Amino acid sequence: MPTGSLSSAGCSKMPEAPIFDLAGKRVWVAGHRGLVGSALVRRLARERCEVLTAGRDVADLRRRDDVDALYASLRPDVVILAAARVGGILANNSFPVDFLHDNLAIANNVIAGAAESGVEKLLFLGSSCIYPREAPQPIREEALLSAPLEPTNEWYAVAKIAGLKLCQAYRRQYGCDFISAMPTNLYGPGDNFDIASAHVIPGLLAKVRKAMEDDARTIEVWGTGRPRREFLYVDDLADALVHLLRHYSDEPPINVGTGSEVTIADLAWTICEAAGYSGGLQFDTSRPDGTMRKLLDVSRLHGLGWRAGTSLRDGIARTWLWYLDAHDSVVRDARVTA
Ligand code: GFB
Repeated sequence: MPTGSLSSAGCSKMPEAPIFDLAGKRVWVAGHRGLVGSALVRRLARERCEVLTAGRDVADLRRRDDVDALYASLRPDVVILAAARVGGILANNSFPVDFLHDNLAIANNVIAGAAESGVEKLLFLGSSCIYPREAPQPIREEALLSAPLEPTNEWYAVAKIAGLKLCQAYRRQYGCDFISAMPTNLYGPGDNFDIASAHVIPGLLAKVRKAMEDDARTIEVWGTGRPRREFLYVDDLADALVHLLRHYSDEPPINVGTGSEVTIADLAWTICEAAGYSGGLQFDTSRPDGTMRKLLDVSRLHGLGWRAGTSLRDGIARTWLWYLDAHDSVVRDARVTA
């Protein structure tokens, strides 16, 4: 059905009450193999719902035909759109077409398909990089589209802004219960540890592991070390998203973060300590810093009754152990046999 002809036979009307019951619902986690999607599958296992997944071998979410066929076979009641092309500062800067085109296509296909197949509730995942580079800190949801974006990730940001606007548009025009969450920088088990495309925490963990294996005296940290970032452990995010599905039903996006930030230099020392690496840091200032601050105002989320529970130190320690196990590291073997 073309989007313009969507009628009340399409997406269901918004529920009267803001509490949405997941019990007995068929919940499709789009992007279940990624960092966020795999955490959602772990978290939803504790709910009385049926979790639906489909790998890339089954459907390419950039293709509308594939997505329509998937909706016909999965028949989800709820969709969590965690599928995206993601990457750290270097990948974002190097592959603008991939980050803009793929994320636009995925958002368009999955959101329109949800509306047309009568999905009761959809949660779209954005990112804190949707906010202006110079937004007042901590960043409130109202800062959206108030000033220019950070250039190192504007392609990704534009696609994510389009996705959240599409959710708002379906809510306004057709009454669809589509909501958006904007997480801060994430990390945890299941992350991408490839140094060239990783975000800073997995990137530095991978560098520490290599330095330990090679007996190197320093690791390279990109930029000046002065930018500040807020980091949320991915299992905390998954818990927050389930909370939002239950308790939130409105147009504005909701920020999801911890409310505290750390400099990249302090983060790098925390990572060295968690991994038991005694070497030093070498700052490569030829690499970009990106935005200098990106702290989310999480008062709306707190007002809805949710707060993050995992400290940065604990989250990094857990991620490090997961990484060593997953990558069958010599470091892990040395640690285990010591
Ligand atoms: O995590 P990250 O790549 O992304 O970089 P952004 C955060 C900061 O860490 C930057 C510094 O100042 C980097 O220069 N950094 C230091 C490193 N060492 C490293 C390293 O080894 N690897 C990496 N990757 N960074 C992302 C966006 O921006 O934020 C995404 O690119 C997304 O689109 C994400 O929105 C939330 O925080 O700068």
